[in-house]
Amino acid sequence: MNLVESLLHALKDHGAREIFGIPGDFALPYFRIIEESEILPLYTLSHEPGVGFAADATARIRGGLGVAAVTYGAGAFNMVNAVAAAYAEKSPVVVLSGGPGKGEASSGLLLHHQAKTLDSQLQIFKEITCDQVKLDDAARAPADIARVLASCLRNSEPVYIEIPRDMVREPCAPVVREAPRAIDRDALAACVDEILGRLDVAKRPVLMAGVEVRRFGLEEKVADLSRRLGLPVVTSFMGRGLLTDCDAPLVGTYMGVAGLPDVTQLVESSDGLFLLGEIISDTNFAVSETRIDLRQTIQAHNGQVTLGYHMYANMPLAALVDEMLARVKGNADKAFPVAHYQYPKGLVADGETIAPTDIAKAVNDLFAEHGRLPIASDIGDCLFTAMEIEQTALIAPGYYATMGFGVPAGLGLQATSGQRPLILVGDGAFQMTGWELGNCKRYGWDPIVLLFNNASWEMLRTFQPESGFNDLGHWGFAEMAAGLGGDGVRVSTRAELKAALDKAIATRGRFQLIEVTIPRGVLSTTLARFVAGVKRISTK
Ligand code: TPP
Repeated sequence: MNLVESLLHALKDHGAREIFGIPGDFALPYFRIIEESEILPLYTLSHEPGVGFAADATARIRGGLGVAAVTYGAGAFNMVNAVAAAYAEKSPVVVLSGGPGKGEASSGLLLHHQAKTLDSQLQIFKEITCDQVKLDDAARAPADIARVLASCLRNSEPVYIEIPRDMVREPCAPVVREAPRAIDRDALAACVDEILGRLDVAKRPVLMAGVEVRRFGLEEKVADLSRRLGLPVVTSFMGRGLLTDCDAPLVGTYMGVAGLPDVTQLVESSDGLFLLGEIISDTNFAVSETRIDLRQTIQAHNGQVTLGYHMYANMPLAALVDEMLARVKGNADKAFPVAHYQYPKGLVADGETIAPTDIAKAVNDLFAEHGRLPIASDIGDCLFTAMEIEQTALIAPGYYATMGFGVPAGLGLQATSGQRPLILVGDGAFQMTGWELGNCKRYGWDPIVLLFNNASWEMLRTFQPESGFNDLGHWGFAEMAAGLGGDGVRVSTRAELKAALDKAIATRGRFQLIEVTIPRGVLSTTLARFVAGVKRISTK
């Protein structure tokens, strides 16, 4: 076995199912082995941000590793934002980068694609990955690969592996998986005692589930735990889509001033808020109507548990949930009654112009008739509109908030799960990475894309309406679809929207782009509530 084959087998053994990538001369040797060995399928895209987002999406939707393969310098640097997003939102992406050969480093010449020093790239990726290795020693490589992949899964954060181009065919031993780290059972028991004690005395305990619950494959267990404890469950904005297929007392998504008043009241009046696997960020908490005192919460995330001023280190989320389940037997009397929220439905298919909330209605009608689709959403009003769509699997950059995620993430979703995705994207974000749709034809992907075209960076306009630079031109996206190998249609009325969605769901094998014309300044109900709420609390 050579070094790259050993690496590919290890990736597969750690849960990777495919590789997204774009080669370059520093990467050609290892890409050749990826293709010829057929250990993992390779999907090439057009621009490295798309590669990073698609790989990230595979990890988010399936659990396990996502793999993004690029070339040195121009390729890897082009993917920094996508890897930063994965780091911020705890997605285990393995970055593979080709690199200068060991011999080239001593040539005395600057190498093309070199930014400053030959290791500038490694240094930059150190900031946005939790472990790194340059595979410049074939004897050490198996242990190094095992360590890095274990770090990736344990932390649910990206890692960086650089492959010097003259190393790829070096003979190499297979990678042996690292044994899981030992857990201090006494500390775990004390920690669970304290959590259960706090929940027991709370009059209004609430469990808020965050993305780590999904990253560590704990959705069913957390649903079971919440049932046994009789705890109502909410997700954060970032955690939207979690637990949708589990039998959990799921009340809704906490969005503070932007959310449903019942959910906001439940969370903000809780005297036992249990934040499980949550990202404690401004998008999740700075929008509170009533300030949440985080010191009063129980927090379990990033491998540690904090209760007030107590902190338990080395508490992996999975071990914590297992230990809680082992202790809590369940009490049917405690079952929390969940009032099911009625999402907007029943689009009136008339000649009126389309508002974002009409899109939510149309999608809810579609789901009612044909079943739910998983959603990949970009940032923008499309993501606020997604909060008005029936709970379904959702991947979106709800915290890091990078534009450009939606389309490539949808492709990653379909590649890894085989499910047809619904992609929600604004015109500004589509201008960044929408062209990746041109790759659908080669791979047989057929997402349905709802492009919210308000000819505007509308999210920005809402906060600074006086600026003219947020106006965008009207690009003919619908017409471009045919050239990219899909079907495109522009809709401007609610009747046209319904007809287009009906046709899209019935047409398989080609991507379906529905360019929805939305008048500038028309917001979804949720974004309008968010803007009004933020203005209200900022003038308090
Ligand atoms: N660049 C990136 C990569 N990400 C960002 N979040 C921004 C810039 C800043 N930004 C946030 S929202 C936004 C911009 C430029 C406008 C989004 O426009 P669009 O995708 O059309 O959605 P809309 O706001 O109109 O709903």
